[in-house]
Amino acid sequence: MAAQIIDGFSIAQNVRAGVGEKVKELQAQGVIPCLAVVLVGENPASISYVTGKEKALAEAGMKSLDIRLPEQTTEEELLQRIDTLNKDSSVHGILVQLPLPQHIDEDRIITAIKPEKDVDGFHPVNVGNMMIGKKSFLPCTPHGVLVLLKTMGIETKGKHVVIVGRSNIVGKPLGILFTRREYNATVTICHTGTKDLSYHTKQADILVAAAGSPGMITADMVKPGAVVIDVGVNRIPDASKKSGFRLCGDVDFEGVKEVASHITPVPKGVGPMTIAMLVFNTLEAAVASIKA
Ligand code: L34
Repeated sequence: MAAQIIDGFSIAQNVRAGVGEKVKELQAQGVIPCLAVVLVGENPASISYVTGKEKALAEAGMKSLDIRLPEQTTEEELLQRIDTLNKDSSVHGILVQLPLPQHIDEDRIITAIKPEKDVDGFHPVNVGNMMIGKKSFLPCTPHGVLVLLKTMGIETKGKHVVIVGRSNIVGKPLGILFTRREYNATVTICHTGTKDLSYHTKQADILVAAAGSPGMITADMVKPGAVVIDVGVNRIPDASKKSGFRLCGDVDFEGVKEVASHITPVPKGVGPMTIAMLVFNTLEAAVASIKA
């Protein structure tokens, strides 16, 4: 029997609608949540994601400050911008879309953002608080994966979660979150140094592919009945498409859907959840700013 396809697009829409209701309450108190969205350069994928984020913010009744800077922007100029946004009390959150151009030190930029405005949850203070289970902004993609599972009623307690990929944005934080008591999963993190990857992936009750390698998870690597979450968004050149590319996940969808019990598609799986959780975090930042 083919797997149930997890509709990340609809689940994301529900999350955003819920946030929109809360935004109305804030508006009644005279506060409109505002996110500064900073994009340096013209990476086509980044432009698409940032545009999606700004659209989602607007639909939830929030403001976004659209800051597009040229590729040649210096690290000092960007730090200056962040300083100004840190000090602007009408700005509740700051998002600097990654990747940044080669000549800019990403860690330095992320660390410059005030933790209270770091709606990506990438600042070391937020990462540290997440690690020890204290309140913090949760990184959007991992949080989105957890909300997808919860919404689908997929049990995580006692399950073996295998994550392929150890990035700071997805693999590492997701591994930490799954071990929290509320999820109580057992976690294996695989990466490019893992020997016999498919031995590990076949152990997974829940398999998360977050390696950025198109189609790398094939049906023979998946235990029958496993839940498969595909975090990959790879652009594959395709002359038959108007855009010149097609989107492809890290999972061989056609093959794996015959083995898995549930599977997320690409597009319309995890991607839209990343955006929905950003909208959620922006609301949180605005609410916290009132209480501060
Ligand atoms: N600072 N940089 C920062 N924060 C983030 O949370 C991100 N990420 C990742 C890249 N850089 C970042 C995103 O926003 C990945 N990412 C992201 C966001 C949205 C989507 C995919 C990745 C998305 O909306 N994907 C759609 C297809 C979009 C398209 O057509 O290009 C989907 O349905 O999967």
